[in-house]
Amino acid sequence: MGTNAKTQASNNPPARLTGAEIVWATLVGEGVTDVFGYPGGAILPVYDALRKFPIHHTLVRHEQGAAHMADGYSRASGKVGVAIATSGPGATNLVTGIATAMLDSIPIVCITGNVSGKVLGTDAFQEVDITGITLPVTKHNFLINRAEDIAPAIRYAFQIAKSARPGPVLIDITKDAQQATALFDFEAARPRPVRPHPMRRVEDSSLEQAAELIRNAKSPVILAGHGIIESGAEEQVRTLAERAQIPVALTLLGLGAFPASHPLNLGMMGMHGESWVNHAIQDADLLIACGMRFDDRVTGTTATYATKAKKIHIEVDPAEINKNIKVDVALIGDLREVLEELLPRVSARDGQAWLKTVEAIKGDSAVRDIKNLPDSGHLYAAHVIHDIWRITGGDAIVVTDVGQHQMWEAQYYHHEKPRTLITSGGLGTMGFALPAAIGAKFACPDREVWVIAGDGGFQMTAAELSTIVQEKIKINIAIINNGYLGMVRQWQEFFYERNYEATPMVSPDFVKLAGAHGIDGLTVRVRAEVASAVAQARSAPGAFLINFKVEKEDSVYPMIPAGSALHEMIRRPGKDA
Ligand SMILES: Cc1cc2nc3c(=O)[nH]c(=O)nc-3n(C[C@H](O)[C@H](O)[C@H](O)COP(=O)(O)OP(=O)(O)OC[C@H]3O[C@@H](n4cnc5c(N)ncnc54)[C@H](O)[C@@H]3O)c2cc1C
Ligand SMILES: Cc1ncc(C[n+]2csc(CCOP(=O)(O)OP(=O)(O)O)c2C)c(N)n1
Ligand SMILES: [Mg+2]
Repeated sequence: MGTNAKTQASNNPPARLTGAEIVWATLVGEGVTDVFGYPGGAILPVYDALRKFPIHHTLVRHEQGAAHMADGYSRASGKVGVAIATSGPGATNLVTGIATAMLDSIPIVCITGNVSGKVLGTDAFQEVDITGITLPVTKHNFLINRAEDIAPAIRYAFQIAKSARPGPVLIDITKDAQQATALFDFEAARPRPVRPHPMRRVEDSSLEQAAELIRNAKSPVILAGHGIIESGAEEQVRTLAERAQIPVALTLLGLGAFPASHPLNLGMMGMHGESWVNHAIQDADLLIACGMRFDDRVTGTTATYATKAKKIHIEVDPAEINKNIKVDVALIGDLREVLEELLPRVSARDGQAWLKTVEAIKGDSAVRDIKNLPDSGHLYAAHVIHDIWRITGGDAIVVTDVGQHQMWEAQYYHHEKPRTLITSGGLGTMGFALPAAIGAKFACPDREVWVIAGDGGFQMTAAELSTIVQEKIKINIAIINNGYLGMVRQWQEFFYERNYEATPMVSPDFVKLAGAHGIDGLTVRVRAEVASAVAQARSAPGAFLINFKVEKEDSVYPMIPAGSALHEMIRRPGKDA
């Protein structure tokens, strides 16, 4: 049985396997080589069968970590990440990771065990209705209680996870279904081809309307989002920008979709975007939204958002059209395919006048940049991230946590290529960085991977340091340690009269904590030591942690207060502000 199972995939005749073996055989057939998980009684048959299959399992320290690792694996590679957990608390521990993937449209498949079919619904030991719990945070989920349904469900789950707008799928398999046997036929288990969404359409008239808006625009801006990366449309967006000389503003999740060093790159838009980017959007007469969903962090109050601009929205999910911002032309479909149809209708344009205007809006912004302020003896996160960018040549995969450091990363690490910034945008999940970086390293073992985390968020999933050691992987960790839940402290400073309630945070000695796990590290307090510490981390043979003790009460600027207009931003205080 074991040997049969190992070789079962697309080309082999059907064989009788246990449900547990079918789980692995189907994953092998789907091309899976790595999974992240944590065992328990209801999933034990699956774990027992693992040794017969060529799949590497990483034992996590908390199931949330498994979901984030699958997510980081997917964001780094574009492939479907896989997480495994037992029933009850194992399954519920996955939920934050599943919701994180849902909000950012990341394709992962989570497999959970559940109690046997005959006791389902009896509050059996470690029974929870995980399909019920995850219904709102999965693209789809399945409860499987027959061995013969396992392969079709897993294959369908992979198709759902990665097609159209990607997202997480959960498959809950009862223990008796894992133990029963069924004929395994990988080919016969294939799902029906994806049917196009009935509302998906790109009509000639809409393409022509879009092309005409582009032809006639005096001050157009491309809004570049995460959908570019998910669609693989980087080249097409670049062609559109270059041919029509249109500047490009990026969302947080779009960073890397258009090279940071490209002359048409404006930078990040939104709440913590550069001031000139938001001003350009407010002054634009045409916005071309490519695979972005007008999140509230991007628009500010919608009533005053880009009121002078016509809007073209290219988007795969019809539900996003006119959801937050009303648009003039909707092109519903895969971005790359739509742009390939649109580009022949777009001819060269002279955009110099508008580009010069945008350049003028940039004006004196550089003088407010903390990076250019004299060395006050304090260590600023901006300096740290700028140096990590410089020293890694901008070529590392950077995985951030959530908070001020995340925004400083977006501002000071300049991403040239897609899939080099991995960050939780929509759910904003603290604790994401360390496990997601482990997933990214498994996806791209030859790449340099950096975690940039806050002192708060790092502690939420720091137990995964043990996973790094057990798996012998090389990840560099930069903790931006400001002694506060900094982003919340900033809101308290600006909007709650500096009432720093529950935001000062005592942390362990992070270097000793790393040391207790067998990971080397050091603490840096002054700017002059940043570069050598980063170099030391890079050349260390194993994982390395740097505890950067940064200025405690620094804030992220600019900032658009929630509910304000995009141009109403708080600037860094100073004589030029
Ligand atoms: C503390 C904090 C501060 C933040 N501040 C900012 C900020 O200042 N600026 C900012 O931009 N963000 C900010 N964010 C992130 C923000 O919340 C959103 O996550 C982000 O703006 C979403 O970017 P997006 O629309 O490009 O990506 P997503 O939310 O992933 O949306 C992608 C869109 O592309 C579509 N799509 C997917 N695949 C395809 C395809 N093949 N073809 C066509 N369309 C496709 C999807 O359907 C979806 O509508 C912040 C987050 C946090 C946690
Ligand atoms: C799981 C979770 N809980 C709470 C929050 C709310 N929150 C957003 S940023 C932040 C502070 C993060 O502090 P830290 O990790 O130290 O990063 P810093 O902002 O200081 O860089 C908090 C509490 C969140 N995003 N996620
Ligand atoms: Mg902090």
